[in-house]
Amino acid sequence: MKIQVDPQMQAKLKRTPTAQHSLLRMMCVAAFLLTAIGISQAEVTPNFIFINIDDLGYADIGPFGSKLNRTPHLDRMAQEGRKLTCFYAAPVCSPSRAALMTGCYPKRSLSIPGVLFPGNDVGLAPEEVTVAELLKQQGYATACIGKWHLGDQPEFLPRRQGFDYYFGLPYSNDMGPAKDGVKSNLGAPIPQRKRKGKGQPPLPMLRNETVLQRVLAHDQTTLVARYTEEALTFIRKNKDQRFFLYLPHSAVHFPIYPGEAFQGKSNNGIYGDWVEEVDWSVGQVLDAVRELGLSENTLVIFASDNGGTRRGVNAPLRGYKGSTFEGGMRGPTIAWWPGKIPAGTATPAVTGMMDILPTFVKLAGGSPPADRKLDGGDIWPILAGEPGAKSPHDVFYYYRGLKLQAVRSGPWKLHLAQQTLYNLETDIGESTNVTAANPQVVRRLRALADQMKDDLGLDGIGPGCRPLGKVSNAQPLISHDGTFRSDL
Ligand SMILES: [Ca+2]
Repeated sequence: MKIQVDPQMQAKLKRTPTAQHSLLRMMCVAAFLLTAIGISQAEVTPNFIFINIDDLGYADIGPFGSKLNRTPHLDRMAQEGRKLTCFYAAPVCSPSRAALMTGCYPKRSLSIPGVLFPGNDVGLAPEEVTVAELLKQQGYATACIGKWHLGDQPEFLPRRQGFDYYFGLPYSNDMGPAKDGVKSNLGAPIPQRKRKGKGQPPLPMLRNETVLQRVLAHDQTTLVARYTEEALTFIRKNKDQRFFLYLPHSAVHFPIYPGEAFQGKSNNGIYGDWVEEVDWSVGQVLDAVRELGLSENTLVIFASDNGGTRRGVNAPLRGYKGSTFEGGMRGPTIAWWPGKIPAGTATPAVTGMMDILPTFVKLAGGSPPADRKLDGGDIWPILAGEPGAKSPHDVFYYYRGLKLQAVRSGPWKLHLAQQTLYNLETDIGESTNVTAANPQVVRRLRALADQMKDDLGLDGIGPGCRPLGKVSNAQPLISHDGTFRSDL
């Protein structure tokens, strides 16, 4: 930066050596201050890595109590970082990822009843402002490597939502090329029996918007390794500048395909093999961060996009993926940033996917968009273990698709349809209905639920739901015979 010198001051400078001396001293102080500000900004604008596992259960990893799966790298990550024991995702994949990308309840930014399917004509609206776009505005290099699941049409893919680079499968690894009513790109209706592909459909591996390869069943055994390699390449390439790496693995979603090096190695069948391969991948990423000398300015978060299935373990939580019991929506979450996040600690504060955008963007020196409502808040004080740090969520709403099913305030959680009340502080497993003893709490929570009527709505589309992205002539990226869509 050039320091401007006032002309009067310049004249004065020529006249008196003392003034010259003091001006020089002033300029030195100014230059020092500017440098100091520069350094402190560099210190608080970290790199971000968000590792998102598909369908990983709350107790599927060591730090969250798994006795079945060996996860030494995640154990170390937790020893060096902070566990978030009440980090809410969503009951299923697409909504969870919408919350992560937009900082909102999923229903606000992606109001769909379930998940997106290949060839759907809707997706996350390009008008939505994502965490990737906001970080890109701050000069970050951005990449999404892995499962996207916010729309597979070209208009919805990651590079239209702020990512410089994309590599991966655009949806779940069990999804056939099209759902009901959608024709293959050869124009023929897809026979019913072929729609689901028995869990082993041909999948389109994308690099940016180009289909690189038809991924068949056995190819899925290479997914974790390929995503990891792509992630390491991106980190190394961008080690000298700020970056945001979003690494959503296809593992450990059905069908289960651990890599060859992991097959038969765990004590927990192929599911355990795949969890252990995910742990290996986390180790690779953290090792790269350490080896490149980036650990002091890189915030890494490990999470799951929804609760575990019956293949996994959600204990002590009740329920599985797809439900609004805690086991359906809480994931095993760890935040890691040596020197900034207190090592070996845990927090029960209510946090979630929607808090990532406000938190990352603030740390990067930016601000969330002011022209729209966000539901998430900055959870950096919670991650940093600041005394008195509070959850941004005095009230938390549990939606399954478009339907509000439960509401939480403090320790109390009311399931609306069942009329059951649980105290999560004393009964994390939602086993004992305490409605009868707490009629006032029930009334208060019911009133809090009703407050959503005029915003996101209790069922169906509410006034606060923003429009979905929509395209005409949607087509699958790959057909059942493996033909790629070539007009991208
Ligand atoms: Ca999922």
